[in-house]
Amino acid sequence: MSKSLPEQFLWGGALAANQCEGAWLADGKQPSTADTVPVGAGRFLRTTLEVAEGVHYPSHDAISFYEHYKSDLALLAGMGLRCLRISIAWTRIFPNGDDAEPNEAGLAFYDDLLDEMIRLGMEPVVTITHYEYPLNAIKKYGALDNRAWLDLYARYIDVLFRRYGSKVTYWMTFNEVNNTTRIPYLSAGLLTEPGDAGAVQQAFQAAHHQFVMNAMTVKLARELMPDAWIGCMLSLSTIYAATCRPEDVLGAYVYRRRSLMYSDVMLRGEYPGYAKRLMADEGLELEIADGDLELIREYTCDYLAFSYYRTTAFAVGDEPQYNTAGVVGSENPYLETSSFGWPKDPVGFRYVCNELWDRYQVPLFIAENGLGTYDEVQPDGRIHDEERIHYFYDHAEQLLEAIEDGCQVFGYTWWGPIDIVSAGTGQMAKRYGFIHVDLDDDGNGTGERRIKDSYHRYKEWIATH
Ligand code: BGP
Repeated sequence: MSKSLPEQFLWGGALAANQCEGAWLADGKQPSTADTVPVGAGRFLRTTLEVAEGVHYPSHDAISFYEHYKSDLALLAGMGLRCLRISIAWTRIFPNGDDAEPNEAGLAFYDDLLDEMIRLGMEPVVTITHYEYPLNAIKKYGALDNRAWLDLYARYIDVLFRRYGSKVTYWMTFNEVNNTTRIPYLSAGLLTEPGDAGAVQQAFQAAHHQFVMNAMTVKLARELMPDAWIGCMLSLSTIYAATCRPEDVLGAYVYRRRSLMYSDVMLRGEYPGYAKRLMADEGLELEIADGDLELIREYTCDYLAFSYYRTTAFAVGDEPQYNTAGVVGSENPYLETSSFGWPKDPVGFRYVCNELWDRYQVPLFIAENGLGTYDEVQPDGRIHDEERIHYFYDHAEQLLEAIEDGCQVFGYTWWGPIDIVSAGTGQMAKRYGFIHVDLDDDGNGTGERRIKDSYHRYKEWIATH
C-alpha cells in the first residue's frame, strides 16, 4: 500500500450524530431509527418504529450540537485535539433513504462542520453509519436483511465521497458492526425480540449485507479517493476465561470469535471456517448473491478501528448477555467496576491491541475508549472528575506499552469528549465528557457547557505525547 499514516499520532475525541446533534427534523431531515428509541434500560426493544406523543426521545434534541457546533468545536480544539471522529446522519443526506436527490441543506451542514474542524486543526475521522438508518426506508423495505439496502447505501456513499472526499481521509463503515447479531435494532434496524424464531437468521443475513456494503465502500474509495483510508469498526472489549479449566478457555475463545468473525471477513476477505461451522450448527443459511464473495475478497479494509471499554469473563454454564460494550459474562474479581457496572481494565487494553495486531497486521485505530460515570457539579461550578482522569491515564499508558510492544496504532479518540446521550440507556447522567453539558435524563436543563478537571489533564497529555 502506498498510502502513509499520519505523521502525528491522532489524539482526539469521538461523537455520533444521533447522540449529539439533536435537530431531528431540521432542514429537511426525516426521522432515523435512533429517533424512535426512548430512555431507559432495554430501550431498543421498546421502540415501535413510531414516535409516540408524550414520550421523551433523547436523540431529538440531544445536546443541540447541530446548533452549537461552532462553539463546541472551539472548546474541543482548546484541548489540542488532533482529530475528531464524527458520524454523518444518513437522514440529513437522504431523509427517506430513497429520495431521488440528496438534501442540499444536510450536505451543507457537514461541509461547514468539516471545514470548521479542519480550520481548528482537527483531522476529521468520519463514520458513515453510527447506529442509525433512515426510518422511512426501514418501514418501506424492512431492515438490512433486505438486499434493497445495498442500492440505498451505494447512492449514499457515492454522494459522501464526491462531496467530502477532498476533506476527509479517514473513514469507517459501520459503527461496531459486530453488534448486528447482538443488538440488531441499533446496528441493522432489525426489530426482533431475543429468542424470536428467525431473528438470528435475519441478523446474520443483515451482517452479510454489511460485509458486501463494506467492500463496496472500499471499492468506491479506491476509485474516487485513492489516498483515503477505509476502516472497519468493531466493539472489541474482550472476554477472558474465568478459570484455566480448558472448557472455560475454549468457551471464551468461541465468544471472542463471534466478534472477530466480522473483522476476519472485512480484513482477510472471507468467512472463516469456524463462522461457517457456527452458522451450520445453528441451522442458518445465508443468501449470497453471485459476486458477493469475490467483492468481499478483493476489497478489504485498510485498517481496524475498534472500541474498548471493559472486559468480562466466561465460565462454562454462563449465558452471556450484551450491552453497548460487548459481552457480559461472569464477574472478574480482580477488577474494579465503574458506577455503571463496567469493569475497568487498562491492562486488558494492551492485551487487546496486541491480540489484534498479531492477528491482522494492519494499522489499528482506537475509535472509542472512555468512562461513563456520574458527575457532581460543586457549588463553585467546578467538576472534579478524578475517576475519569485515572481511567484515561491508566488506559493511555497501556496504549503506549502496546505501541512499545510493536503494535501499529495511529490514533485514539476518547468517547464523548463532551457529554452526550448514552447509546445504551439514553441517559445524560452517564457522562463521558471532559466538558459538562447541563441537561438531565429528561432533556431538562440550560444546556450550558462547563469544563471539567479532566479537560486540562487530557490537554496536558496531548501536549506532552
Ligand atoms: C459504543 C457506541 C457508542 C457509545 C458507547 C458507550 O457502543 O459506539 O455509541 O455510546 O458505546 O456506550 P453507552 O453510551 O451505552 O455508555
